[in-house]
Amino acid sequence: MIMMQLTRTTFLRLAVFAFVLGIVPQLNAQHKRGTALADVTSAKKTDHGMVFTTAAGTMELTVYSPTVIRVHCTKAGQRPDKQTYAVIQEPTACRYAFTEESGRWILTTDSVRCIVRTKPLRLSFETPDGIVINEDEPAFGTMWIGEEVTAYKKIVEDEKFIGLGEKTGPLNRRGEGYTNWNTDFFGYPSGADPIYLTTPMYIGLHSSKGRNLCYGIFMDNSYKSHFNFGASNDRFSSFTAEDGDMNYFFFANSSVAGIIGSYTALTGRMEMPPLWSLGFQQCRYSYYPDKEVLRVAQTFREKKIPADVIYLDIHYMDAYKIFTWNSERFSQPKKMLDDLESNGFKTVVIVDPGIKVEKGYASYEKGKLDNLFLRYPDGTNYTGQVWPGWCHFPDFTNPATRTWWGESFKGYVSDGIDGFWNDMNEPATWGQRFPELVEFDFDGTIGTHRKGHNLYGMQMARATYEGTKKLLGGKRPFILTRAGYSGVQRYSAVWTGDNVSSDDHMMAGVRLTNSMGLTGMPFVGMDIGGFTGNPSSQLFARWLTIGAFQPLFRAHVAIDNKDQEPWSFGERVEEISRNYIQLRYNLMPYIYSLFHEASATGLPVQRSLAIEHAFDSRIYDWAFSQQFMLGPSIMVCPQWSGQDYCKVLLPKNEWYSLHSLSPVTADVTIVESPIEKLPVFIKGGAIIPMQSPVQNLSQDKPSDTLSIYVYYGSQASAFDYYEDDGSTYAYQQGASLQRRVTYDPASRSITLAKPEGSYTSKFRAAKIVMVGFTSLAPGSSVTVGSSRMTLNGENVNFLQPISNFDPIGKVQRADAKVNALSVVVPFGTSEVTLSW
Ligand code: MIG
Repeated sequence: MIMMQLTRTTFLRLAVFAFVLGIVPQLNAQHKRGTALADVTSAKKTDHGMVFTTAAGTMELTVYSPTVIRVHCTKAGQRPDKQTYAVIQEPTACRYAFTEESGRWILTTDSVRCIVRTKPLRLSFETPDGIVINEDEPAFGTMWIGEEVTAYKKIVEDEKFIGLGEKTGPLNRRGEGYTNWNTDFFGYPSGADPIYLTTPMYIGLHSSKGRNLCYGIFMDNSYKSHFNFGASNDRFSSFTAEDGDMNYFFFANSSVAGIIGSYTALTGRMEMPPLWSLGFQQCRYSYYPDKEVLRVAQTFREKKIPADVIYLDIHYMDAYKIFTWNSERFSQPKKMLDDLESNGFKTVVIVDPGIKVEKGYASYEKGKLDNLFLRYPDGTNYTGQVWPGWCHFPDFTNPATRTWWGESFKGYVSDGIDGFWNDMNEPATWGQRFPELVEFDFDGTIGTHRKGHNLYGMQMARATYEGTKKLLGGKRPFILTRAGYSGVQRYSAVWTGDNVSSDDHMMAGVRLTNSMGLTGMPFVGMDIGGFTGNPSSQLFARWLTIGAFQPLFRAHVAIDNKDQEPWSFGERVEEISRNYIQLRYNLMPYIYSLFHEASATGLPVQRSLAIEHAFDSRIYDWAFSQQFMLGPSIMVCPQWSGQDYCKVLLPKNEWYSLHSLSPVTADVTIVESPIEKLPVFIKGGAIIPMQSPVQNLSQDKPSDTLSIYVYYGSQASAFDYYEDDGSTYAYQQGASLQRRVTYDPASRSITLAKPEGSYTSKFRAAKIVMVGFTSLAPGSSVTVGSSRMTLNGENVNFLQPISNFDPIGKVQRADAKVNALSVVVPFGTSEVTLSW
């Protein structure tokens, strides 16, 4: 015994001595200092690029397309991890070349040059004519500190940064830092980070040599990650993953829209959503029992407030057990759902991931038997607490789990449900400390929660989407998710979680959804009225009028709060709500066409001004950073409630007030913004197809005349009108109708091109309504085809006068004033040109 003690002590002393003498420090070297990519020792061609080896690690460059280059760095001694849940595009065959030139390699595509310095290994992306777009910080490049890896980029003086999706804060993220770790954050402060969803993609903007430059970077790494846009330093922007490879895509487009296009080509776009999901959605935590659900739905119909969707939150289940019904509250669910359906309502049910541990509960038994849950390294199922009590959690990175989960919706689907709301999928657990050692299948490759966490919500949405799509026999499901990762747009709409009933939060929500559009998510929205807290009637009205122009239009409220239906705030707010909801329904041909554009190109429906005006520095002003465009033509300027006047930014163009249809001067302007009059402006040259009022989108049909509003502008413009059956995938086989409408002030004409596609429009006629054409008067004649037709005067009011309330009555009164001209033309299969 004594001998051993002595030996051990002596050994320890020797070790300390050796350390002090510097014999051992080698062991620790890599933790004392970061290790950056070093001098290139070998370079090799690969299938679509080249791989460079250094003592610290390798870097592989892969050409995905002329504008998209992947940079994949792996630490020395590790195997590259090429698995991805985000990227669905393979490198495409395209022209590119690597040439070696005085110790550097130069990768050239049609759109970009990438200079690869080899001593040490550093990158610089340049325009084809040699202007630097983005380059590695020369000293640091890509560097590891332990397992953590960071790419450092030289920051440029006037550089701005936008993107990262669902992140609070300003539009220009310069000087800010962010963390990606999906977080269930009830009542999050309006500046909190992180919240629910991760899209590690941003866009950098700056000018050099008189040229406006922009680029995108998407780091596809699901570990906890950090982005720094010059926070606490003046030297670099950087992005860090706490583990795994440094794997990022560089997008070299000349416009923000082009970058979004490339990013969504890479990570996917949504399929067309069911038309009904674009209507007004009413939610509450929770409507029950069945009678109450039916009452709420019926009230919409009685009050003639259009609506399409009602939600069942967690109380519809038996003890919060997913895939069950509470039979006391909902004794005949199918009957209730049928009644709702025939009244033009679709029902969306919530599903949480946590499966209650309870003997005899089918989902639990099946999941346990087939090993479908997340497990500890010793093979036992992980157990955590959520609503049902102790739960197991489906492993959505296991293909068998996804299949089982998808099939589990069979009962709901046969009951008549086609909308599914995925909540709590960060994943959330009571305690909010999901243990890191828990293992995920990763489609057979195995990883821990550290890598799986940020992917969980997206994979749940995927399993829900793929499963219900199969079950619905050709009908489109609607999925709404809280958490997600890049690519989530392929499966689901997203809402911004548990916001707060305050003006500040309403505005923050607009910025969040604007930013989400920049990272490929077109179907986004926020809880109208705020989830937690009780909004004033003014605030609710303001919020709803903003929501009417957002892609996902849903009111929702928490369990302890007062009702938040459009009629819960008195007659005036009810009337304002009806007015704006009705306007949204009238705009549906325009909005649906925008969703088609999003599904075809990735361009969002709700567009941050940075998409069109990235280099107009005024858009980054706090005062204007909530503004967005609904499609190409409608400028929405959200404004605090209780603010009767506000400042708006209208970039150079002709503009018209939505309310008066009269011209408004471009630039920074003070406008009226009383509660019934959200500042909304129509761009000159706008082409906006609209339909007659309907109460819902699934049962009610508009008249057979499509109204196409054309606003005078000095520039030519075009709009692609789109239509399909609104409910199936037949459009993917060509059963759609696309029709380009063009306006040309030079030739003084408006043309409806021949329709493309095999779908027959529900419209037989088009009423072309011309606004702001001051050179024309009622009675003027126009040429349509070979005939002369006469323009009629029109009083156009998009919003109805609010009868009982004087201020708006005055503003809205149409009097005898003629503010537009119209002519009805056939909307058939041949081209129609109207000229004057
Ligand atoms: O722990 O299902 O964000 O919309 O109403 C709260 C109840 C769980 C959080 C969601 C919210 C939903 C609520 N859920």
